[in-house]
Amino acid sequence: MFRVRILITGITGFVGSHLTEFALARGAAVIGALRWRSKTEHIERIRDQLTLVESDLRDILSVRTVLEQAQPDYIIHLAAQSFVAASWQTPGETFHTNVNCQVNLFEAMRQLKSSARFLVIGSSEEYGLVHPNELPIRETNPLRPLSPYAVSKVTQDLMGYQYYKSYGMHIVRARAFNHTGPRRGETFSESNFARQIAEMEAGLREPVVHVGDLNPTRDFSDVRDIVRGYWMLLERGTPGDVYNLCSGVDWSIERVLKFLIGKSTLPRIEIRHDPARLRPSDVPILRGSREKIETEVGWRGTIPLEQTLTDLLEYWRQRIAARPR
Ligand code: A2R
Repeated sequence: MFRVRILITGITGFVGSHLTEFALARGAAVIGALRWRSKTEHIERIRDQLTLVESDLRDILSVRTVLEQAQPDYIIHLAAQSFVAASWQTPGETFHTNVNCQVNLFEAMRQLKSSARFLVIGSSEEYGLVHPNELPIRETNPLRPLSPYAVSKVTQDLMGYQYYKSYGMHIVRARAFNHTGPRRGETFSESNFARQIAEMEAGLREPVVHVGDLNPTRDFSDVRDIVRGYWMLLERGTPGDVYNLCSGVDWSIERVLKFLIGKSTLPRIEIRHDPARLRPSDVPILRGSREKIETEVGWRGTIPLEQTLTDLLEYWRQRIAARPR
């Protein structure tokens, strides 16, 4: 029986670990690219079911080796400097990682004549400044990126288009809106809040949650829905095309925080604003249109955000309980 071989870059990351679980459940052979220094805690439980290949994707020779070993049918390229806020501190590094890892993969595919299907992971951050009359955001909306991270993702996205056009490669482009769930990095606001609350419940800190700007609104999906969408895009998406993955509903960061506080076992939690958590320019509102992916690919999320946030808080409770004291 034919068994799809999927190469997942950034396999040790938040999305990588969820995508790996999904692909294994589908019966795929999973090959993961990771760096020698990558933390493997998220994939430890399933490590014996994977083939792992060491590579820094900024090095084309090492990328060639990965492709030669993996011989993939599908490539989902998740590896990236993924944190918008960090990109203000390290714009050059963000650009270098996000752009060069992908161009190395494309060039190595060309050199090795790989016909693998490739999914480019873009972001709703590419839309950046969105006017109220442009909501919900469609794929045709102008891109007005507002952070170094967003510019790097625009570049990855358009590079995917160019390689599709220039060389006829099977490249589909995803623009994922915010996604969260268990294992989300603590640098991301909703996960940071959940962790702070879990630490308060464990008596490790005073009941004060430190926050940045609570006003922006974001369109959140569950990461487990998003990875299913990624898979479906490779199976059914039109090469060269771009697709939003979103819920079509936006929540303010404040609403997310208040929901998490409402789930806490503590009677009262103070909210304290911390200017260090503010970004130079933030995107005020992101709400996507999911019409294209729903109509053309048949994907829509099924897990409500309330469930996702509850699972995220529970994840932090369990991690904190498991820590040596
Ligand atoms: O930094 P590491 O060694 O822990 O590995 C990260 C990997 N990565 C790289 N792998 C190979 N060569 C590189 N030069 C390189 N730089 C980074 O990417 C880690 O395994 C992964 C990123 O994981 P997270 O930060 O948890 O990102 P997440 O949320 O899974 O995002 C996946 C994709 C990214 O393209 C985001 O920009 C997008 O979804 O939102």
